[in-house]
Amino acid sequence: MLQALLFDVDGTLADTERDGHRVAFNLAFAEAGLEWEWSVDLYGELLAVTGGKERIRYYLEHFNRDFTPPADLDDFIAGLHKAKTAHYTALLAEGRIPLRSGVARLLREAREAGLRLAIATTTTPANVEALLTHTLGADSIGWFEVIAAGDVVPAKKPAPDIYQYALQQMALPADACLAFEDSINGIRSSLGAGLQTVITVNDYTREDDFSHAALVLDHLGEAEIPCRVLAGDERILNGTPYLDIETLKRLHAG
Ligand code: XBP
Ligand code: MG
Repeated sequence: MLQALLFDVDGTLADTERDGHRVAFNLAFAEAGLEWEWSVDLYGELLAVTGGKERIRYYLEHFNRDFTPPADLDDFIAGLHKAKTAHYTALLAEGRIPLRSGVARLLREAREAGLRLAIATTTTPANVEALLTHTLGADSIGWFEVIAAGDVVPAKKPAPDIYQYALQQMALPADACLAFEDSINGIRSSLGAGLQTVITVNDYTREDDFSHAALVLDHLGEAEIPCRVLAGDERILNGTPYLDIETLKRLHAG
């Protein structure tokens, strides 16, 4: 029986990457006097690596080898990332990043149906709390039994660690749950933890390989904003133009 829903954050709860994280990285670089500018296209390539600190290192190793790194590169990157997180949470506080279509509705329906909720994300915990607070109110942090985020596990997505950690904290088997993701790194992680996965694509991930997803949608939808099934059997929606709990139960039952 379906007992819990596990949600990715970036790209799934909200479209945070292009106009949120990317902008925050560029603000931190400028603040540090660095002439690094991550364009929308370059950032799309850098998203191959999850984790902001890991992404900065990947950038230096693959896209900016002319930069002479300081003696303690880890500290340098950690300092940049701390500044970036401050800029990102400030952007969220300004209400610049809304939740994606259908997310607030599905969370509300899940709680009304008595389903347990968790988050499994690569991003920094402070970013999750800021997104939830500034979109759903501070109480919404308590809707999630577990907020598994960032460095709480040794290996970030696509490793399964963050989902395995969330399942372990909830003392639930993977087959009692469903995961929601947006990217190839994300679904590799959720499938690696044995979780059936629903995908909502975004501009950066539309072309990713979701061949093992339980269902691929353009978004979760609302009554007045119908979703579109991009892969999987659209009959599962039973004519409802958005993803609801009844559909999730049918999907989970297989
Ligand atoms: C997305 C990520 C994160 C964010 C940036 O995480 O890979 O690294 O891009 O956030 P998910 P940080 O899709 O798992 O939510 O800079 O805090 O890592
Ligand atoms: Mg994501």
